[in-house]
Amino acid sequence: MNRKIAAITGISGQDGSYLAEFLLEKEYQVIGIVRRTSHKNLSRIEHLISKYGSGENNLDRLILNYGDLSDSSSLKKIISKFNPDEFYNLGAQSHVGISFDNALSTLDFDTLGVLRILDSLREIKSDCRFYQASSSEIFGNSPPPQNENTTMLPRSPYAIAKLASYHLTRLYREAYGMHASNGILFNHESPKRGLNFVTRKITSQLAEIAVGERKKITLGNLEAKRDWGFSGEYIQAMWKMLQQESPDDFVISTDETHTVRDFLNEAFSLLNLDYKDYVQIDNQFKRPSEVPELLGDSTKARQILGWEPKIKFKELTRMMVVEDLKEKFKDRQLISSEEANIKEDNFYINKAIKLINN
Ligand code: NAP
Ligand code: F7E
Repeated sequence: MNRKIAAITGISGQDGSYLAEFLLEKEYQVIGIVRRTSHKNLSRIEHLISKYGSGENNLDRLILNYGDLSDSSSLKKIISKFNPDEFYNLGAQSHVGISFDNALSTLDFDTLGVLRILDSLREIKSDCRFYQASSSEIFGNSPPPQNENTTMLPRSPYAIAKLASYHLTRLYREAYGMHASNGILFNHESPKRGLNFVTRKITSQLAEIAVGERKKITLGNLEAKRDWGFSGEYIQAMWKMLQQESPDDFVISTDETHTVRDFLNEAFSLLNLDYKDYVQIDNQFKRPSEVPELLGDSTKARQILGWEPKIKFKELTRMMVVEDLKEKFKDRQLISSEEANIKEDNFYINKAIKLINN
């Protein structure tokens, strides 16, 4: 069987783990590029390693290789060795707030890293299709709704790095005829979201409140508006972009926007709590410059890719609250793993409400 081969940077991250699962289910061979860390950082793909291997055996469909966006030689070696048909560049320093403190490495990974991959592909395998994880952050201060034609006014080192790599991707497409596309994705979340992004910070700390481990959540700006979707659906749009005959750039979003305050209210209300009793503000979580309102217009993706999100704000919030409660109850041995596999969402919500009222 002639399997397609896909390489993924950022496979250990939120989107990379969902994308790898999706491609493996589609019978791809997946080459995961992971950086060396002193602690294991593969918790999001452990289930895939158990099922598909990690490259130790010849028949493994998932092969993990050390590589780093700052190291051209590592990227070149992987491209030469595996000759991928598709290359998904999801690796990045992806935290906007932290990019103000780590501006140089953010630009190194998020801009030069993209250039390193594009240039290696051009030299070695220019017919490989390339996906660049661009971001709605590039719109910055532009008023909503934002689509592919909106002026780009970035407001952070992260956004500037992503805007430069957006243009590099377009340049390699136009100058060298490469099949290189930008997915301009608006915020997307899941139970696998990093703990220091605002949605997961809220749902993970709400679970700690439910079991009595925490009294307060400390946040920054509650008035920022974001268009939040579900990562598990957004990765399907990435794949669809690379299946198009011609490369192009697409906005991917739910086309709805909500404030951080709305998210808090939605999450706390599920447990019959008033978020105002639990939230305190600390300027350390505010940014030197903020993106006030992101609201996508994904008409082009809906029309050309036939992609449409099903999971919207309320369902996403509930999914994240329930999964964090489930994990917390398992950690605290309030339920067994066997029990956790069979219980419905309402069980966790009702159990949390009971714990809070005791
Ligand atoms: P994430 O969970 O933070 O994952 C980032 C991944 O990049 C991790 O696997 C990380 O590896 C890897 N990485 C970081 N620096 C690297 C380096 N120098 N070399 C190799 N790998 C490196 O991010 P995500 O939410 O999945 O987002 C995926 C991509 O989409 C990112 O490029 C992000 O900027 C972009 N994006 C995300 C959103 C969103 O709302 N989630 C929206 C628009 C665009 P470690 O595990 O070793 O840290
Ligand atoms: O912040 C505000 C914060 O860090 C959302 C990344 O995936 O999406 C993400 O970037 C909002 C901001 O995501 C806290 O100021 C308040 O207005 O969850 P976030 P982000 O900055 O929108 C884009 C599209 C990406 O491309 C990025 O990779 O919430 N906020 N209080 C807070 N944010 C955080 N992190 N922590 C707080 O305590």
